[in-house]
Amino acid sequence: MIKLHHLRIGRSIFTVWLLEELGLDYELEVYLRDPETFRAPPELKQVHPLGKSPVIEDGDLVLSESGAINSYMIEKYDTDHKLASPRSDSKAWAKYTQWLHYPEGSAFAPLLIKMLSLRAGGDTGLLGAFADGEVPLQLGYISDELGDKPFFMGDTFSGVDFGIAYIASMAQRLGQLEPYPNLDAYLSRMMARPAYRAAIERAVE
Ligand SMILES: N[C@@H](CCC(=O)N[C@@H](CS)C(=O)NCC(=O)O)C(=O)O
Repeated sequence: MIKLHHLRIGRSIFTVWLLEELGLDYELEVYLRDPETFRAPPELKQVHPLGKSPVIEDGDLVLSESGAINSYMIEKYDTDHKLASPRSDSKAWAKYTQWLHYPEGSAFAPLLIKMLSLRAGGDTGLLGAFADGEVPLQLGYISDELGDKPFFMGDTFSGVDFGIAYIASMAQRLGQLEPYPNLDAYLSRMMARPAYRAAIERAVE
């Protein structure tokens, strides 16, 4: 059975959601953040050298990186194609791969810098200025790409929706989503999915 090392509060709830969408049996090991530093507890370093979450164990495989976990689980376990996965030699697959990598590769860092600068009291220095330019650039890009489509890749729910919904949820938490009503509505639709609700219930996020 797959074991997910889940740190509250953070992106691994989106991996719980993936497990629920796939209808898999899984074990959840829950970790709590240090209330002062908001960092993961040291026990996570016994699972993976970086001590971050999500990490899954599947037999003797220990896998980190939310995007890689997403690809692996869909490839291995979505045998009845609950999620849309384009054929690997298609242009649609190339775009799918781009969007699978995009949340961690481009969108997350500006939001993290925004979060840290807000925590530092609204830093107006170099970091604050960087975030103030980059966050709207990234969110505007996603919002334009989403347009009025129901799901990020079109008419069907796919593996890309987990990462994009994570970015939208982080933007919402930081009060950055208001200029993008389509992204806001998309996030509400994703969070209303029964599998997302089940993930929240199971993980007590
Ligand atoms: N790029 C990694 C990032 C993993 C990561 O930074 N996870 C955060 C939780 S959202 C974490 O474990 N932070 C705790 C810490 O750094 O102490 C991924 O996509 O899985």
